[in-house]
Parts: sequence; C-alpha cells; structure tokens
Amino acid sequence: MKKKLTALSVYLLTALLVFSTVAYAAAENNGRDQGKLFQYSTINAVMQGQYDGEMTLKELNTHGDMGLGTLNGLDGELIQLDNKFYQVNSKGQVKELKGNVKTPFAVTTKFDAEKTVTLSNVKDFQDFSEKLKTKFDNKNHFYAIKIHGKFDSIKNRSVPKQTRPYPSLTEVTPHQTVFEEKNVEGTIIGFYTPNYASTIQVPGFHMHFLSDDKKKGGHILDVKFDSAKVEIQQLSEFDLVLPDTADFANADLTKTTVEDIEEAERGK
Ligand code: QFH
Ligand code: ZN
Repeated sequence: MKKKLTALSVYLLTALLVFSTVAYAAAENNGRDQGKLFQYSTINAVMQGQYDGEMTLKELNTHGDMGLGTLNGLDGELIQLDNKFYQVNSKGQVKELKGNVKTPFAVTTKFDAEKTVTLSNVKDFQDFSEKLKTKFDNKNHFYAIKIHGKFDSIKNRSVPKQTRPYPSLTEVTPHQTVFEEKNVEGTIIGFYTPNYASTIQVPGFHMHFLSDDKKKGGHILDVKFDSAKVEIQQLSEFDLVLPDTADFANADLTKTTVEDIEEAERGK
C-alpha cells in the first residue's frame, strides 16, 4: 500500500511538472520571449522640436540591438544594426557612433524574428505598407521588421543639425536632403505602430535604411523592389522612457496632428 502511494505521488508530481512547463511555455510564446519595444521620448515631442535628450547610445543598447532614431540637435538619422550605431548626416555621410553620443528620440528591440514573409512586386511605400499589414496576426500590437535584400530603388532622407531655439520638425523637413539609390543592397529596419498610438510613434511603418557597404542610408521615404524576405516580430510589451529635462517638462505635446506627422515623416 505504501509503495503504491509513493508511486502514485511520483506520477502526480511528474504530471504537474510537465503541465506547468507546458503552460509556462505557452505563456512565453512557445518558449520565445515576448517581443518588447523600448522607446525613448515620443514622436510628438520630436515634432515639437524636442531635439535634446539624456539617453546615451550605450544605455539604449542595453534595451535592444536593432533600432532607429536621431541624435541630439536632430543631427541626422540613427540606425542601430547588430549592436552598432550609425549616423547618416544631412550630407549623406555614414559614420559609426560611440556609446557616449546622446539621442533625443530612439526606438529599439531585442530582435528575434518569429516569422519570415515574402513580399513581391512592391511598387512604393504605400503598396509596401498595405502588403505587409496583411501578414500581421494582431492589428493592435506593435511589430519590428528587418529586411535584408536588394532594392530596385530606395529614397532616403536625412535632416540637418539644428541650433536653439529649435524649430518644429515640419519647419526642418523642407531643408532635408533626399538621396535616391538604385539597385542597392542593404538592410531596412523598421517598426509598425497602430494608429491609436500615433502620438507616441509614427503611425504605420517607420523605417530606416543602411547599405551593406555602410555608405548609404537614412529615413525611408519610398521603396521599390521585386521580391524580398521580411523578418517580423510581434511586440506585445512596450517600455517608454520620457526625457527628464526642463524642455520636455514644459513642452506642449498636444498640438501635433497626424497630418503634421505624415508631412514630416513621409515627405508629403
Ligand atoms: O528623421 C527626424 C527621428 C527621425 O528618424 C524621424 C528623423 O523619423 O522623425
Ligand atoms: Zn525616421
């Protein structure tokens, strides 16, 4: 009788252990960690000329290995790829940055793609957005995307460094520089933000580009390609750190409209 009881309890214990492991794995998205977005400041702060932050690239790197943003003074476009940071200045020059450089706005994630989809016959940015959105399982979560490929045409912009008093982003973008590359190989890094979060990040797709030879890149205004594999990760968690500066404390962040963002970010 005693032996039987022991055998039964061993059996029950094993069953419990197996069950809890399975339940935990399911909660953890089949053993993978839930994708998490990390962001410093908000898009409407950038829109309102909040161009200085306290976040170093070194600190940003502790929250993710792939991302985008800008540098203090709105000094060009920032691309984070494979734990390295690159700046594309308004002359189109690309420079690798050190960890002590600061950003006023950046988005990053520990990228771990959960699926890869193929997009074909992409005519322009809008076509890209429409085609990629159909691949998302959850239209109200955020996504990180990474595309390494050869692009028939890609139009990038970079913004010129500003001095105080800072103008709004819609006042800066008429002075942006636009570079169009043909048949270029490189990586597109991007984030998808659902429209309801349009005060936080650019609604829809916000993408930056870096060529394989690390000589070209910027904030993407338009893109065209025959076929490319898009790596996707759903981001169901979001860490937002706000600048603890007097500028940020006193800014009116309610003035920005979605139309303003479209104008500044899409070049329309
Ligand atoms: O282009 C100003 C941060 C940035 O990439 C953006 C820069 O999209 O607002
Ligand atoms: Zn950008």
